[in-house]
Amino acid sequence: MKRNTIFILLILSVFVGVKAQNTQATAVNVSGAENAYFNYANEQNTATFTNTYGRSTNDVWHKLVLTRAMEIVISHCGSTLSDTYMYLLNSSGTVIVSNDDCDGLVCENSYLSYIKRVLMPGTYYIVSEGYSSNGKILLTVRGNSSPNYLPHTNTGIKSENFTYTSTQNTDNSQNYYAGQSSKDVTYKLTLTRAMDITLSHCGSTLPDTYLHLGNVRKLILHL
Ligand SMILES: [Ca+2]
Ligand SMILES: [Ca+2]
Repeated sequence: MKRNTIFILLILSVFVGVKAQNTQATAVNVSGAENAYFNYANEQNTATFTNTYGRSTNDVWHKLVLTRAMEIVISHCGSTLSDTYMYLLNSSGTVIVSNDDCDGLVCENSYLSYIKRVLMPGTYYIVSEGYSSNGKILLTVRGNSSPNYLPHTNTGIKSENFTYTSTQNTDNSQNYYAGQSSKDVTYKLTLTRAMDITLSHCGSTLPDTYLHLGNVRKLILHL
């Protein structure tokens, strides 16, 4: 009887000792990623995790679900651990990009990791680990859904009067911009001087449309 009790206690302590968030299946969601702009921070001590991926050090898994095209900045800047490593994976677990050292470009400590990418809507995973030892890693993830990051057709640089006409079937596109749940088409227009601009969907086959206008930083007009 006594022996059984000890055995159960041992099993329990093993379960308590292993943190969730240590595998792809138990990855913790990056909260706020459904917003147009977000800033997420999470610090974990990898000493309390296990090693299932990458280097021989323990891993912390985060899941990033994007509903729109965004520029994403993933950083270990400010971590207590002096040397870290980072992977960005797609939904099936394949590495999109990894980073060892930011080389002092962004973090004060050049051995900390940093990734900056424009990502399309979808599910991604971030794996954080120490380079050669475990310790506290501060993960920050920032997202920016400026229209500049949407896949677009470039209509060119305009300095004189112009008319630009284009017909596209939105069915051949994807829903990159979060406005409506329908698929969208984006055009980029660069003006070298002040102009009176008229934007129109007149003549479209689609009976009901929506139009958004933005600058490189944010959307400024919805029609
Ligand atoms: Ca590892
Ligand atoms: Ca490193």
